[in-house]
Amino acid sequence: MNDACKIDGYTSADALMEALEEVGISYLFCNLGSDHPSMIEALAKAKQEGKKLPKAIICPHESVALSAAQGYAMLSGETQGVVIHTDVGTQNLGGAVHNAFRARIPVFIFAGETPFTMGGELPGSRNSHVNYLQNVYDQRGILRSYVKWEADIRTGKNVKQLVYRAMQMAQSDPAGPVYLTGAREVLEEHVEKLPDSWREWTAIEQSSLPKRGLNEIVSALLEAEHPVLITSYLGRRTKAVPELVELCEKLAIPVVEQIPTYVNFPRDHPLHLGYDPNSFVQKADVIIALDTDVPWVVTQAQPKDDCKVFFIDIDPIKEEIPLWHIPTVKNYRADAFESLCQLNEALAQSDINKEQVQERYRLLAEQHDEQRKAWDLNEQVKGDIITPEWLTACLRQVVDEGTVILDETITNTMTVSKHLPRSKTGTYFTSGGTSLGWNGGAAIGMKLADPTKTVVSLTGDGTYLFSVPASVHWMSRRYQAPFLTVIYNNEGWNATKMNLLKRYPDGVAKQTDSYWVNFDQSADLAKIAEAAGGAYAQIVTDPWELPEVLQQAMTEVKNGRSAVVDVRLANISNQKDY
Ligand SMILES: Cc1ncc(C[n+]2csc(CCOP(=O)(O)OP(=O)(O)O)c2C)c(N)n1
Ligand SMILES: [Mg+2]
Repeated sequence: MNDACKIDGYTSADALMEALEEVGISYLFCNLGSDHPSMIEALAKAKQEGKKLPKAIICPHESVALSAAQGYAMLSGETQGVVIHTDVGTQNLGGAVHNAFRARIPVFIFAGETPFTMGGELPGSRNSHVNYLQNVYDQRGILRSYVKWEADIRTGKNVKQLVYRAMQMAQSDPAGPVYLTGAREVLEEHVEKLPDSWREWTAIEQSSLPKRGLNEIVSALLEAEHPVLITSYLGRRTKAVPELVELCEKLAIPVVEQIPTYVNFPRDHPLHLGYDPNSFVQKADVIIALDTDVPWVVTQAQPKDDCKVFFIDIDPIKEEIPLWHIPTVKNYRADAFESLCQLNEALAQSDINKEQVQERYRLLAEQHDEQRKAWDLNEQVKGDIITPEWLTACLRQVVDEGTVILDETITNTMTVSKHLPRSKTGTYFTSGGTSLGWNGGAAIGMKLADPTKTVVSLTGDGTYLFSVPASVHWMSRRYQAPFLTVIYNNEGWNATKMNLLKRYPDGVAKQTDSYWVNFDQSADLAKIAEAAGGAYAQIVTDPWELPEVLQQAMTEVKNGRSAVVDVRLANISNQKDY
């Protein structure tokens, strides 16, 4: 039976693609399959006719596709698309969708649904055994805990509405990924052309603090002796950062970045007091938790009973985390930038005790200096071993203030934050979630978002393997998105070992040196990138050779070729558990 489609006419897939262009998507990170013929046709027709549609980027692995869309949005603020194959492609998104969801990154995800007719009843009907095996009860259920919105296209007649609705949901705070599905029959349906009505589907405007709340916070801050501000992702809106600086300078409030996802406060500023909130939380009389999910961990530190905690966040009670609690006097659902502007305006009219503020500023600046001096002491080379501190200090020599750093170095993340202090907004990112393997795809997304930027991805060795480096580096060469990767290679999963030692400090695992986390006989990790994408690949073991290799790698990147430097640190164990 010849059930091939007529090539003339306008299909739901044409409308879908057109809508994606209308909503401003530049790239579709695609992993295509038997669900997508009409979408591929739509792209090909548009190419032939010179009609502008989002550019399709081939992604050999879906998790890389989604991480790339996340990276793109983190750097540029712009939502991108991911197109994947039925239930199997959806499952391959894996932890990347956890990261996008937890980091509140808008991404439009489309997956085909397997055809819902078997006997040629409709164009697009099943024509392969895979169409049977990919028929599951609840494909959208796979992602339901990780997306803000999901829907299935039932008819091509309203496909544009579904795209607009998806984007409105994705981009309204708290932002996040959305998931649209559609079966082949629906995508091949011939439909009337629909007008562009995207401008009617506006996202929610940013919200501000209520007047009473504003006054309460201002009074508490004016009276405070030991205030502290804790933040993790305020820098997602870069313009909030100078407002935070203004507020903190006005009142001498120290800032602690707790597991930062962005540059939230210049890290060389005298009021930046590092990355460990515990001592501040214990001493504070007023805490402002502003754009953070977990300002402190209650088993590590607790505020005093009479400490006033104000939580200001686009989602202050963490509606997507079933068990969560921070004791607060008030929670406000408000945007950080708007709130900071309000606080600064209100303080301009307030009576500030200048003497008290100046004295506090002086003490905090001293504390900042002491903290940095103590950190600097760790940068010395010890014997012939490369320490993470030395590696990071060497990296500091090859980056400039505008270089974009992606940090997925896990147990070395604090080292990177301390020894490669970023002061410009938009120059430091982490995944914002906990699923390893974000950095490679995200680096490609960031480079595509702004090809003028130099992008440097720092990763643990385990995390590098999670990132599907063959897929990443094939894409890097194909789409001219060169970046530098530096692997903090301690030959294993140090985080897993450290966590075990915290729970069982004298356990049998410790006594017998058996942890099942050791990757010694390490793979030649950089060569994976060389094989897949022609990357410049180097292993470094000598601390004194490191500066030159990093410099050479950076030169390669600036000349348009990705580079991977596999830096061998001290092995985390000598155990023999294999
Ligand atoms: C997808 C995923 N799988 C497993 C884990 C659990 N996990 C957390 S840290 C870690 C080890 C990471 O190793 P590496 O990147 O080498 O960093 P290191 O701990 O050695 O600093 C693992 C396996 C996770 N967070 N995400
Ligand atoms: Mg490791």
